[in-house]
Amino acid sequence: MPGLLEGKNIVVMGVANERSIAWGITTSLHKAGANLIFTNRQERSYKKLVKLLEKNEIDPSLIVSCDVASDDSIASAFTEIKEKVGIIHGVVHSIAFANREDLKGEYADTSREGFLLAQEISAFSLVAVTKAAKELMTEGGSIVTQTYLGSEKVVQSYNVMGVAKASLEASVRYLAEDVGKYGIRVNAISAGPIRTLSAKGVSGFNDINSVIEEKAPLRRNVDQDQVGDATMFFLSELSRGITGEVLHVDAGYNIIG
Ligand code: NDP
Ligand code: KAL
Repeated sequence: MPGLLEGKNIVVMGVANERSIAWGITTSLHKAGANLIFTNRQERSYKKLVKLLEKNEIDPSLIVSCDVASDDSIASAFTEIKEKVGIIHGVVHSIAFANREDLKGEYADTSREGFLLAQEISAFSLVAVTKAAKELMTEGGSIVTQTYLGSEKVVQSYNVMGVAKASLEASVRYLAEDVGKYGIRVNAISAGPIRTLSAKGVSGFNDINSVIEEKAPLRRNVDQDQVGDATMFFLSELSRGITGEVLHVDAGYNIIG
């Protein structure tokens, strides 16, 4: 949609490589004319991102380091964004983490430490990022996060992450109420399974993928571009009447009983 996000400064958090949902979002936002600012945690992701941007001829306004496990890191990332870019109009939060050992077997075996880590990185991070970002959204704005059906229904192996996503979705609603008065909206996309670096090596992904091809109304899975376009909608004025919402981009799978 050329021109839809012309002149908008949007922060994209969570590109690890070309398979990342955040990369699909990046290509949609770029086509819509947005000015893009990126944050990475690992040096490896930073290097991948720089190469991807060069290859796709996308000129970033800024790339900053941000580990959402640290308040200082979030504060300094948004301070740098403020210094270099001034106002921002959108944030894409595409970040989650749980220990591998907590993503198999029984949920009841989750350790205290593993539970808190999943909550901290996958849910609290949206709270902390919203707090920092709203200071830069002086013309209003839109914040979009990524969630999964495992927050609503029991999905085998998703375990501690399902509980973290339930917390993330509730945070979307409470944050939407907080920042609505400043003209800022907060929404989530609930994507169907997509083969990304995070999904690699976790048990159950292949089985879930084939069930969707068989049972989803559209008889197929979704890809990064479809999530990218839906996220672009939430970042644009086309969705100006929507906040606190969780939108399923899953070929309709969630409606099947
Ligand atoms: P990726 O592995 O591509 O992206 C995950 C990102 O999380 C990485 O860029 C990683 O950064 C970042 N991250 C993890 N910990 C931290 C941290 N402490 N601070 C900052 N960044 C961190 O996977 P996806 O694209 O699949 O995941 C993106 C989002 O989409 C997640 O919220 C996921 O739960 C959600 N989702 C994914 C689905 C799927 O099927 N793939 C389905 C539905 C939702 P780095 O590489 O620098 O460590
Ligand atoms: C039921 C599904 C099958 C997979 C089960 C759990 C998936 C959880 C997602 C979670 C984000 C994965 C991890 O945290 C992996 C982590 O322990 C190891 N990986 C890494 O450290 C890599 C290198 C980095 C880049 O990853 C992160 N996250 O930083 C769920 C499927 C069907 C849908 C998915 C995959 C949902 C989702 O939320 O991602």
